[in-house]
Amino acid sequence: MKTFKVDKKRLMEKILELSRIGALKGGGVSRLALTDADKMAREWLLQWMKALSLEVCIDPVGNMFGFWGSKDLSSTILMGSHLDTVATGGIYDGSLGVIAAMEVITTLKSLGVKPAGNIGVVNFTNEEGVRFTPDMMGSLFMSGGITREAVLNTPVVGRNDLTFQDELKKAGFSGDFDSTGFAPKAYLELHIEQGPILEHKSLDIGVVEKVQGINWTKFTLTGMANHAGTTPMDLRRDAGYVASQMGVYLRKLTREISRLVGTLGSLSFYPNLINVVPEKAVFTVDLRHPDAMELAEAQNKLEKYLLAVCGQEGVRSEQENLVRFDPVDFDQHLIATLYNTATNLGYRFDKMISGAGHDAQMMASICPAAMIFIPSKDGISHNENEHSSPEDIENGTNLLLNAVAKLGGL
Ligand code: HGY
Ligand code: MN
Ligand code: MN
Ligand code: MN
Repeated sequence: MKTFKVDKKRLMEKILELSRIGALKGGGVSRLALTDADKMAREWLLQWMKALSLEVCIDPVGNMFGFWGSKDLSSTILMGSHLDTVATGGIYDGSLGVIAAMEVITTLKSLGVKPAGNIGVVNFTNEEGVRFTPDMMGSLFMSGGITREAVLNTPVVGRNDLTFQDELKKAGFSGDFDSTGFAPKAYLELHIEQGPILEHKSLDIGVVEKVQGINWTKFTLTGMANHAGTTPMDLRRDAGYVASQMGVYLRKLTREISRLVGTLGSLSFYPNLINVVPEKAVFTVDLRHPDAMELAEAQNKLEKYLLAVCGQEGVRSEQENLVRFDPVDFDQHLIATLYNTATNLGYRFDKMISGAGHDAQMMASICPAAMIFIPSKDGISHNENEHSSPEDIENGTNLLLNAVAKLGGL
């Protein structure tokens, strides 16, 4: 079988170029969705898409598409990921998938070969979901999981005076391309693993078979502010105490339910003063599990425990379900194509489940989708020290290139 090779030097130069946009002192990047840094990254990609003579289309929530051929999605093999990052982001999360997709097209064009049908690249808006909830928002919109109005009216987290629509207009990336009209022929995403498994098993590649389910929940607890010195312990209605109990319980729950991961990632007290019993505590829980039933059971146990502790402490609890994404299985034909191609390229690979959420899990609801992982050094991500080696980056991009070539009949 004919194999194609990417230009590693050119690929790494592009990764370096992009890493300068939103660069942080510690070597990472911060490009929160629809901030100026995200806008600059989008403009950087737009220039590159135009230089490759791709047909550029922007949809109503700012998803950016570059088509080689026509913009008929139904005959398009779509590759991509996201350019937005968390506030303490690494330079590979999301960026790798978009750059690798562009490198695939660059390589094929330089060889003068074109796969059958159209080849497309997409940069999805707000994959990270930290500035606007939920995450994977752009791909959720494209796959029909959220309406245009709901996206546009979403407030910036913590700012009810600023909406997604305001920020999208300011960024200048609002378009009228109908991305929800047709599903692509296939969607492939190259991404860093963001965990330790591939490195631990000394593998080059992970062929992702499924993405675990994700629950994001925000809890607002209301007790009563009181004097830290004069209020007897059994007369307190301490919202801070209840919230801290939930952090401890979450760890216990993950020991009870195997493969469950739980994170109490954000917590704030009011009035948050050294000598005042906290009146309010607001915290979020990120729960994930590869099995939908187990995830639901964990969520129920968590809520039941919270109710009991609130009852004992005389604290009221309100809950907002920010995200409920089921586990998703990827397409077996695409997985087989990735297996065969990785074998031909001589890579050490294995199948795996994704711990992180990805745009591919949204796309899987409308078209055959699959993902390729490459190792993350020390399994670190969402951290400025995130790192993947140029060799692993080259391998992952070669696999994406040859899989697309195979799917395109080359
Ligand atoms: O949280 C996630 O897994 C995704 O990267 N936003
Ligand atoms: Mn990502
Ligand atoms: Mn991420
Ligand atoms: Mn992700």
